[in-house]
Amino acid sequence: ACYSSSLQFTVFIECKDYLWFSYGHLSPLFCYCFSVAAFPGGQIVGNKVFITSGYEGNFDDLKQRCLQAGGQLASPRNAAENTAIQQIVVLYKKSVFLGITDIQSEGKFKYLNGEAIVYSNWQQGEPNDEKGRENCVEVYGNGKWNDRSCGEKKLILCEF
Ligand code: 291
Ligand code: CA
Repeated sequence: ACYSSSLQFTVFIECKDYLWFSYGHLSPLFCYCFSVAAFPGGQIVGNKVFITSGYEGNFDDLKQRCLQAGGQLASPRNAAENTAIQQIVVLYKKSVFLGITDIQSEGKFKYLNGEAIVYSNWQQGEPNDEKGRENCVEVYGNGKWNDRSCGEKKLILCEF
């Protein structure tokens, strides 16, 4: 059986094999589930899981590592998801980079798939593109966003 609690996220993968009953219907034989322990390095909100490994690196490095793990950089689409991200930032006392940049077009922040952002939580006065060099987005401990140089090193936070 698949279940989930606040500390554990259970993912239903697939039914691998089927039993073909003579009276004509298909029944799954083996179904796989796995659980992700989401505490303390993770947060579950809706059907999204945010997880950090504690690793720190620049934007390209973090982006690549999330992809390699089968996820992507944290990309909050509402206040609840942003609060989950904030809790990780507070716990680790380190800011994270989001999967949001304005690399393509200055001032137009987009998700990594090119979609314009549907939610933002900028700190007052941000984004300011300080010295014309800030195309990535970091999250402060207060949950607010600051545009920041993509070359800075931040805590990795992936979503799955
Ligand atoms: C200031 C603001 C931010 C800016 C940041 C970076 C700091 O915040 O102007 O908009 O993104 O500086 O320029 O970069 C370095 N290297 O320190 C400072 C912190 C609250
Ligand atoms: Ca800034």
